[in-house]
Amino acid sequence: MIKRLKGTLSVLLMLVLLMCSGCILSKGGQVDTQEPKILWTFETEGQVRLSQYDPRPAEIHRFWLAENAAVGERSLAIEYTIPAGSFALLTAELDEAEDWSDYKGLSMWICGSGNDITFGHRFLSGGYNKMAEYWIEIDWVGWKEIHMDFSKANVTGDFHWTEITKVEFFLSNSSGKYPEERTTLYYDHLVLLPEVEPGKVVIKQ
Ligand SMILES: [Ca+2]
Repeated sequence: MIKRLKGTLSVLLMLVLLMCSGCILSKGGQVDTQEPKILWTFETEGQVRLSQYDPRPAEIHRFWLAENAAVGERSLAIEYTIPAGSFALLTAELDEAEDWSDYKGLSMWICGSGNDITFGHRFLSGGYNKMAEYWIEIDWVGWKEIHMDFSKANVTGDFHWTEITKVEFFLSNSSGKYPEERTTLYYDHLVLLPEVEPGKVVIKQ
């Protein structure tokens, strides 16, 4: 009888141990398998609300969803003229503040034509006194996937990745080193990343 009881108890103990290890594994699994989150695909109108700010002499002639895509059928096209010393930007206002603190960066596709512009992303937590900026130089030709590493962004004020209210796409020719002719930039498939790939990270030094 006692032997049988001991046997039953050891089976129960094994079951408890197995269940616990299962819990630990699945908990660890959640962290390991955190998925990238697609923000904007630029496939359909109305997915992202953009407004332009282009103080003269800079000018954003138009922006639209063009049939020139890195992923899917369409991308965001921005046709601009940015003379030396000027800048322009497009602002995407989020419907409600988003928490991006579980992510390490962003992936995006940019189609360059060789020597386009200094291109920045700005992320705001409310006002312009609380923001992170991340700058790159588009010096490649054709579509290229790049990763942005949040830990390398320049942070101003009381900015937090837990509260993203706006994203801005910033075109700058402040250095005066870029051509002034009318140019079209194509931009596609913005994705939040749980991990960035160092080989794909681009940042203006
Ligand atoms: Ca697309």
